[in-house]
Amino acid sequence: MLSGSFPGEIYFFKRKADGTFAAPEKLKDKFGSLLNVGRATAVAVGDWDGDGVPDLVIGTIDGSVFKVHNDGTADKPAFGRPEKLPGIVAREGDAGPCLADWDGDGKLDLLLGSGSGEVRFFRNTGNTRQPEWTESSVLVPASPAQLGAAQTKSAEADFANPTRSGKRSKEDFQKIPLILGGRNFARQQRTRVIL
Ligand SMILES: [Ca+2]
Ligand SMILES: [Ca+2]
Repeated sequence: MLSGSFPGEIYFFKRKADGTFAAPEKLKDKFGSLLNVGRATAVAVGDWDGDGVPDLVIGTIDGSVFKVHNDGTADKPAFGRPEKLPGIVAREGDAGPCLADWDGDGKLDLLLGSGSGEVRFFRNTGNTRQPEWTESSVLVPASPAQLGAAQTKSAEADFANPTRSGKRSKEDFQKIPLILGGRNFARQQRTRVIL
């Protein structure tokens, strides 16, 4: 399991055979520096260049999103320099990215939660080797400041078939839930929505 953090470092909690997690370690890049692209990071895993090795995308408090290529393997990752994704900014900051083939065309799309509560779908219009997340549409509209959830973080998972998370065929379309976590400032409570 991976987690971002307020200072920005990315924490890796290795799952042990008994189902518990080892003490967290902070991820470093292949040059030995801590992976840290900004404050209040949210991290997602996905093989966005289709080389069979999982990579990362990371969102930050200012709304920016970075992609980080894994030049190593799944067991021994070697992360390259983070690259800021041009044109992808979460409204009102707090970018909460998620990688999933949302439209079932075989290419990983980017879902982006934000501080406004809005979730946008960036369709991958590139190819399986070079993603292009330029077109976007609103999946979940921004919440009125005093009413809805803000700081939306998103995740996608096929609970019934976890090995297929992040990948799905046309037939699976609309079978897999989008899970949103957020915070309602007005009521000071956390919210969760499953679509
Ligand atoms: Ca990869
Ligand atoms: Ca897709």
